[in-house]
Amino acid sequence: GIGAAIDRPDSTEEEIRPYVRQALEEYCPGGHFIPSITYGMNGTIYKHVDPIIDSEIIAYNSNLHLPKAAAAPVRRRSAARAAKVSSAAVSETPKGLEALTEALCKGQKKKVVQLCQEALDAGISAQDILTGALVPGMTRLGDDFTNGKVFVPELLMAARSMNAATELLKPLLVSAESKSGGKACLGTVKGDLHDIGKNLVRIMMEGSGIEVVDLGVDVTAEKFVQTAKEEGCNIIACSSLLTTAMHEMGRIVELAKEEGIRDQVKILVGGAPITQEFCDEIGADAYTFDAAQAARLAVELIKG
Ligand code: B1M
Repeated sequence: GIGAAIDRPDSTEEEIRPYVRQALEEYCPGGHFIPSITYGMNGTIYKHVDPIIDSEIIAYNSNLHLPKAAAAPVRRRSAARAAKVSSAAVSETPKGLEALTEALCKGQKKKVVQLCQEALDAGISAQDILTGALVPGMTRLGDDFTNGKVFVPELLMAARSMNAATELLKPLLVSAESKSGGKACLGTVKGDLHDIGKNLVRIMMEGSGIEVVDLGVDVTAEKFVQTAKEEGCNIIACSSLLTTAMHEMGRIVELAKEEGIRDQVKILVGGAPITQEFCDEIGADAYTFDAAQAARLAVELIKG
């Protein structure tokens, strides 16, 4: 994850070099840094960034470094706390769904689909399966990723399993209550390729009768605003999972003002790092914690 904070299309060499150097000095003060390469997924890493990181690492490794002072404490969760976090996530799982969470974390797609079907057959609702087993599984995996227990390939396998599960649950997540009309353009903001949460928002919104223009991932502010204008959307819904990308939401609000459509669209924001404070700070209309709430709120906003 050395590149995570500067893994953006607009990051410059002047920014990347000192960032990498500082990270190496902080985390690897006395010796050589051995990169564990996770490149290779198209679009997840901006190609101009890697060679600069590589050359900084090579330069750093070319000498034996002796720390000038005692190494600064590295803020890491202790193994005990990490274990507690993981087991806490598991213990929150409703009884009978632990195996599903486990299979998701192991990226066992077929087993995940099979266990979802079994849970449905046992009368557990799609919403409970999603919020009680699948989302906690992804959260647990995120903690394990932070703690260096799993790496990008594991996240990818789990993501594929999660997508297969949501395909199965999709028709059942749809609520029959409110058919609202209205149109939303939805996407994950520029610099961010996470789409599971965004896809859930689409499922829930479509299920509430909102027509959704899904712009996909890595969507610029310009694309959101242009689409809202051209398609006459009442809602712009943006998702972000990366702290390095969430600022793009502020640009969407600003651009909507500049383009004269701010009073015609409501801007909804969400995703793991997003908070109500952030929503207020950038002047968006609403933040919701999960996809179901996003759809409910969108319906209310459309109805006025
Ligand atoms: Co990434 N990743 N990832 N990842 N990944 C996180 C987000 C991270 C927290 C993991 C960690 O370090 N603990 C971390 C971000 C740290 C930060 O920003 N501070 C991270 C990182 C660092 C990265 C890379 C940089 C790793 C690397 O390459 N070195 C890289 C970035 C690529 C990029 O985007 N440019 C990367 C890549 C990936 C994969 C491709 C491997 C994969 C994504 C696959 C995919 O999406 N198709 C992946 C995954 C799976 C995760 C975690 C483990 C799970 C995310 C997820 O799908 N959760 C994640 C850890 C975590 O979140 N705890 C992590 C389940 C999903 C249902 O939840 O999307 O939050 P979520 O949606 C929720 C709510 O947030 C809300 O509703 C949903 C629930 O109903 N919501 C909205 C979402 N959007 C909304 C919009 C709304 C309202 C609610 O209104 C419009």
